[in-house]
Amino acid sequence: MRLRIRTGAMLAAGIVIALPSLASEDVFSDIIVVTARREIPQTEIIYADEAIPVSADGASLISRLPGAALIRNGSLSGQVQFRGAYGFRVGTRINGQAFHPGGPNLMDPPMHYAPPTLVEAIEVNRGAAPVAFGPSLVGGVNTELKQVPFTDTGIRESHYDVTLIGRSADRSHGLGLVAGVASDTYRAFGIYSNERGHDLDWSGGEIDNTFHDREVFGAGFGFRTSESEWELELRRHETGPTGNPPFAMDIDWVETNFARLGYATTLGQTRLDVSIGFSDVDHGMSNSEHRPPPASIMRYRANRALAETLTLAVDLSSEFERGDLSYGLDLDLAQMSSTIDNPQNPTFFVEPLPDIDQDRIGAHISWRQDLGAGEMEIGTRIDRHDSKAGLAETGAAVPMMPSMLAMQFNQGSRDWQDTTYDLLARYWMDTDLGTWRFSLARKNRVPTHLERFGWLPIAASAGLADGNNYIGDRQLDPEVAWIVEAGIDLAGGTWWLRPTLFYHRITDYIQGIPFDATVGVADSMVEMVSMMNGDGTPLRFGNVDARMVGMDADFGWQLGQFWRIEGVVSIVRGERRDLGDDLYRISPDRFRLGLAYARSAWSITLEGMAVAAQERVSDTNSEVETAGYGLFNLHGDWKLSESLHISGGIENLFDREYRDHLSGYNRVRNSDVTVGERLPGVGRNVFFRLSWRR
Ligand SMILES: [Cu+2]
Repeated sequence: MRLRIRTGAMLAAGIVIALPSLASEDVFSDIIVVTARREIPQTEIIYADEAIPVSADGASLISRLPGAALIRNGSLSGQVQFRGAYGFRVGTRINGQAFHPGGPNLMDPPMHYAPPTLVEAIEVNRGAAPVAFGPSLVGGVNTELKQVPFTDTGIRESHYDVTLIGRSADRSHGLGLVAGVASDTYRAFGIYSNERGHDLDWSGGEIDNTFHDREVFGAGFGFRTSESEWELELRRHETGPTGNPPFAMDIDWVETNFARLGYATTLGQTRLDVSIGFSDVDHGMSNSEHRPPPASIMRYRANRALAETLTLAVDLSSEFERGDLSYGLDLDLAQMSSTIDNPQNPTFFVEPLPDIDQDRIGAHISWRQDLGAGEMEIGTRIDRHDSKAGLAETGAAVPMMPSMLAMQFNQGSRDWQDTTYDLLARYWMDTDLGTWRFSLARKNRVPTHLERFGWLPIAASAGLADGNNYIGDRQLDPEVAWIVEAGIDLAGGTWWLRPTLFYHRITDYIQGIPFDATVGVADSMVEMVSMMNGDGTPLRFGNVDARMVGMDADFGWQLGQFWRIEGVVSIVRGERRDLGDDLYRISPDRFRLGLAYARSAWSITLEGMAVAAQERVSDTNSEVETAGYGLFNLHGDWKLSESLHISGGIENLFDREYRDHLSGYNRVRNSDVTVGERLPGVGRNVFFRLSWRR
């Protein structure tokens, strides 16, 4: 990995911002090195190993970046919020592979497949993603899992990498293993991870249904000649019972297979990369297996969701006119379905998402050029989308009205096509003051299968967890965002500061709107069915106009030889432009400041975190305001030898009770948290991590 770690550019988190050597578009990327690779020089490894494994959720690693936050929908169901965007708006890849999660409520968001026991590095686009990344409305995240790389010499070498993580708040463990052999022409390795945790503690007791259980197996192979390189990667994720307290159900299982075949070669002056990916999610959830079941057996529900994704990407790049020209094609073919049944009654079943096909074919081209006074990249992509739904079936025990809704759905058009185009222009320039960065982008997000085809009013909403039932709309248009960003990376002799200002103007932003003009009057079949499903005022996914505007920055100051302060500040406002309301579930202002004492082999950091109250809430989503809070964390890092690192610390040092605005409301009965109350943050949590590798 061609990384050069920018001196001092370390977040309060102790997460390293590593920037590739100069003249690269990667001034627009933050790379979080969770564990250092062997190639990284020693000083950089110290920073890298300080990544804080407070949670088993891979999304929590990203949440410490400027502009980022964590939406916690369960112990392994966290979504990344970046500059006010979340869910499917933030494009996410694992090892470069795009895929569709299985859960209609995103119980398995993309970072579900990034266990901290196996993560090597996470690359986060600080601004708009390059066009080659694929569709992503805001930012873009790629997680690289650990593997055994080719060596530089012809000698065969064996490698291993052991990660051991422990946490007190949920008495959890994580064990990650990577082992294999490699030479300069081939490599072969296996990976394994095992994680398990109980319910999280907080000062008021236990937060029921925050337990988790996940196992991963995999293997990878690589082969290269002087002209070309092949790689094959196979992985199976098995998530067992894992709780989702803000949802109506918990994960019973998520069983997902990933396969990826890559080929790279050089044709004359042109580099060619071909990648074929396949993923296959089988997910089951229920409201009766792992939480106090409903009073009536009639209300027992289980939901089985399947998703299969086949991707193909062909990327070419060559030198062109004092710069680089990149272009290519990508294909994303997905099949998804969701069926709800009553495990106690075989004649009760309904298909809220019947046999959905969601296909996309895209082409992109971008040109990067050295202008002398800085560098510029311009790019565009065009995508053709084609989406179809099958026929919804309902079982004999399903009441008449939902069956009639299914019939209406089946009689309507269940076929949709559209074409979207993205634009990206970026410019960056090194000056005596620092590196300036400017971006202008037009980005799209097409409606999800749920937003478009969801015909049954239920609380599945890609993880919004606002307690509302939602229904789709087949007339929805894609979201279009115009994004403007400006920032500068400043570095003085003993300090650094990297602020960014951004403005996102989104047309046809998809969000829940009142189902009809007579809210609260059940004068339609949808409202009547929704009332049967517990919400008399369902929301319909609709196109509205929105904006997100804000500023974020990280900074540091070397106070003396060993003392340093570091911090992160994140501010975002999300508003409707078409009426006077705020957007739902937007992160409150966050500020973190760490005081670090660092010697060559060890460091210790005391960190204070202040989170403002969130009073700008969405009336449409009946969102509840939250109070601000402050927390202290302590963490340290000790490098015993080249191959052995230990880190650890205490999260929420004073066991303070607090509510993160982005957590949902509890839906599990008989918990120490009242039903309907916002879920509390974790109490005092002692954690450690040991990593041992060669
Ligand atoms: Cu689910």
